[in-house]
Amino acid sequence: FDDSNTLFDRQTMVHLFEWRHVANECENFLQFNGYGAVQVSPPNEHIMIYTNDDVPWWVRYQPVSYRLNSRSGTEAQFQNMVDRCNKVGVRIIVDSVLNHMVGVGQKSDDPGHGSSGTASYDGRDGIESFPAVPYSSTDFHDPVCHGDIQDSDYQYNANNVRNCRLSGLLDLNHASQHVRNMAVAYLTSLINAGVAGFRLDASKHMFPDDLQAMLEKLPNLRADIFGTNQKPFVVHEVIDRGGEAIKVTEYIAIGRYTNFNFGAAVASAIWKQSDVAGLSTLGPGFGYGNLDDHDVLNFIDNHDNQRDDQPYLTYKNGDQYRMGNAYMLAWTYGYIRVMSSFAFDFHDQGPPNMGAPNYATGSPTFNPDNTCDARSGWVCEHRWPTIRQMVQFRAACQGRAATEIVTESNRIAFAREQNGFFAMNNADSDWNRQFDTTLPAGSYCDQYDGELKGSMCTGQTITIDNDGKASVRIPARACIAFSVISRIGGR
Ligand code: QV4
Ligand code: CA
Repeated sequence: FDDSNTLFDRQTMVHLFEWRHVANECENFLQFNGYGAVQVSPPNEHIMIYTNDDVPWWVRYQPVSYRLNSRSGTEAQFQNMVDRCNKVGVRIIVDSVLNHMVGVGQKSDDPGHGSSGTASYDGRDGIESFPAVPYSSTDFHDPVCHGDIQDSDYQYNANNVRNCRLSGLLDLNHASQHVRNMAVAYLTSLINAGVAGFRLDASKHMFPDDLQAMLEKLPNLRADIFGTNQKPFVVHEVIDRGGEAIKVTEYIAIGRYTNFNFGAAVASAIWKQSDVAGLSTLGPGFGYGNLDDHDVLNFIDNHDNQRDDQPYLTYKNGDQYRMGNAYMLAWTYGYIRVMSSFAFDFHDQGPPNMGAPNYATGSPTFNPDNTCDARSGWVCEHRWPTIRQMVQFRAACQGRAATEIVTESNRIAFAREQNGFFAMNNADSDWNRQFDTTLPAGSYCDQYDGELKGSMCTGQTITIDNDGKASVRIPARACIAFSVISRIGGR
């Protein structure tokens, strides 16, 4: 379950958080910019909660049934997206919520029962009825734990973390054959639709043995798209920063895990709580929780921690966020995911809906330079010039090791073996130095702050001599990046 199932030179996933099921983004943008896969928000039926003239984003994490009908669109729209994205070599990874159904709480804006889309449900304590799956009260963990996970459980009681309710969400019992069958049927239907794999939400809250039993029941991916005998990609959402009862090592036999230690290390270096020179060893064995390349999904931020406090960088950090992403994309560690957000002012704020009936999610509009129009409410980090250039840089350097590593205080530089060169200068003065870039002689265009358009470079030009050496100036608190695809006049 480790294999990304993307094309060889498309080793970057983008999380199009809360986007509608749109194939256009694959066809018009992703395929041309080195992206290999899209993580989509849970596509199945979910609760709706209308509050303060909005519907919070997190309704997607309260499933009502496994029918493909959500704020992002219908089953037909989902299938259309999968088909058309696959056609242009972009894979779909589905965020799958198996741990629980809706919240048991009855609050003024959430009666805990009703109907959503096509399915009725009753999540009230003891009733726990989801006829469209179907699940009934006996499918939940109530006999083992009838209450919420307590804060201290995370440290001392792994069983409670897996058997009790995650903030009131009705906890499914995956030891039950019926529950397993329902989950397997759902994931199988997605595989048959042509998806490449899954982000499994809240895997920490499910027993690895139960997950393994379900994953082993899944069919291979569609041979007409992926070739024969390909297993789905699986990344487990397990947050393990050390010191908890549940560890990521319990999950690496059944897929990758979401490595929250990576983004924290990058943020700390960029904020100068540590030295960016240390990023030259960020990989297996670097501090707690950074396991092998094939075990990790690395990212700078995700949809949860961009709403919380430190220690993560987010789009709101602007240039520092660009630096963090550029490093991640230039560096060799792990399979990686770029975050793509809608702009928000408060934690619960839902995606832009532009007054659509029933708060159906809207879509971005685009500027002439291919970024998203801020007036449409979408940030589209994945389209930022630096990030889209660096994704192409990564694609051009796929399979090439990081060599010629140079560090100074708050500075790091490295080559990607004849294919690319990257440097980050987090100090307060320019960094002027000669580097061995390993690249063929020629003039190259900076991809961090510029772009090669035809034969015109919109940023700094770097000249490399016959020995692969170049004198480079990296401005204070900025990066530079160039590669075989930014060689002026062609490869
Ligand atoms: C409230 C109270 C509870 C009470 C309950 C019932 O807070 O104390 O027991 O009512 O009366 C929403 C509300 C939350 C509410 C809950 C149930 O925010 O206040 O509980 O619904 O009604 C997202 C949001 C949550 C949201 C949830 C479901 O972050 O706020 O809860 O969706 O809509 C840990 C986990 C990790 C998890 C992370 C956030 O180990 O697995 O916390 N991350 C994933 C997703 C995340 C999602 C969930 C898990 C749940 O990435 O987005 O939570 O599916 O680290
Ligand atoms: Ca559980």
